[in-house]
Amino acid sequence: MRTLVISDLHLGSRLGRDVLRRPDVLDGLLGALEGVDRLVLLGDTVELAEGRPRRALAIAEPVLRAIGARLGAQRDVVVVPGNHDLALIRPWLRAHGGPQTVDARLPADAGPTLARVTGWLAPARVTVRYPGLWLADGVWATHGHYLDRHLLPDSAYGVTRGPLARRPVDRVTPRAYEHTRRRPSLTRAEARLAGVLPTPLARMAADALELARAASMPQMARRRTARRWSRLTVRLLGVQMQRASIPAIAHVAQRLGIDADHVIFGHVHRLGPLPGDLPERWTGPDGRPRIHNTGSWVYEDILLHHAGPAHPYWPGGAVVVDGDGPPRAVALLDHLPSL
Ligand SMILES: [Mn+2]
Repeated sequence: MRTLVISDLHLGSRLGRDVLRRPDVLDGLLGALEGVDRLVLLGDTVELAEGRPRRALAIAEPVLRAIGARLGAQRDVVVVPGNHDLALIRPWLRAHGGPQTVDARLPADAGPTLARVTGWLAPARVTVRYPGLWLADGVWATHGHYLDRHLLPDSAYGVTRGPLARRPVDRVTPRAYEHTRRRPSLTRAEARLAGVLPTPLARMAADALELARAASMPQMARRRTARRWSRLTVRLLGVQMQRASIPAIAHVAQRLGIDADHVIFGHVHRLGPLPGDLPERWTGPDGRPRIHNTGSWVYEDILLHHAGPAHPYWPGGAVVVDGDGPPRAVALLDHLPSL
C-alpha cells in the first residue's frame, strides 16, 4: 500500500501563487500518482479563506477533476481539511460541536461545498477525515493548524481558561482546538489581509506571513541552502519563532493522546526532513514521534528569492508512506528549474 500525501495547494489564491493552475505543474503531480494506491490531500487544498470562494472553486475544479480522473475508480483519495478550507466542513463542525475523535470520518456531502469538491474528485473513491487520520500503524497525519494555538501566548486564545489551560499531561479532544470564535486567529487575520488589501500590500502581507511560518521551522545546515536565501529572510528566521512549529505539533499530538511513531503535517509549507536537516530537530521530546512536513504547492517569492530547486520551500513537496518503512519527504517539481 503506497500513500502519497500532499498539502497546501491553496488553489484559487488571490495572488496566483498556487502553481497547480499551471498545466506543466499539474502534469508533474499526475505523473507522480503512478504506483500510488491512495492520495491524501492534507488540508488547504482550496483557498476558501480569502473571501472569494466562487473564483477559488472555479480555479480548483479542473485541477481536482484531473486528479480524480487520473486516480480512476480503483484508487482512493482522502480529503482532510485545513484552516484555509475549513469552510468545506463548517456546517458539519457546527452541527456536531467539532470532531470528537482525532480521525473522525465525515460524509462526503457533509456540506454543499464539500459535496461539490468531492464530486469533482470522482470517479476516485473519496473519503473525508478530520482533523486527521491514521495512515499506517503508528503514522498519524493532520493539516497542523492546531499548532498555531501553541505559537501565540496562551492568553491570546483564552487558553488560560478553557480545557487547553490544564496541565500539559491532560488529554483534550480536538474540540478544544476548534473553539476559537471571538478569539484572535492567525487564519482570520491572514484571510482578512489577503482579501481586502490592494494587491501590492496583500503581497507584502502574504510574504510576512510566509516568513513567520518559515521562522517557526528549523533551517537547513548552513552550507546546503542557507546562503541561497535572501539576507532579509535569514535575518528574520531564527529569532523568536525559530524551531517552534515542530515542538508545537508534537505538543498537539501529545495533548490529543496520539501515540504515534510518526506525525505528518503540512501548514508551514516546509518540506522535510531533507538531507542536510538535523534529524534530532524533527522529533518530539525524547525523540518520539518523528515529525515530517509535506511542503506546499505555492510559489513563495520571498522565501525562494531567485533560488531554484532543490530547496525546502520549492513547491511540489510530498510525503510518501510505503509499507513498513518510515515516511519520507519527496520533491515532485525539482525537474522544473523555474516557476
Ligand atoms: Mn494551513
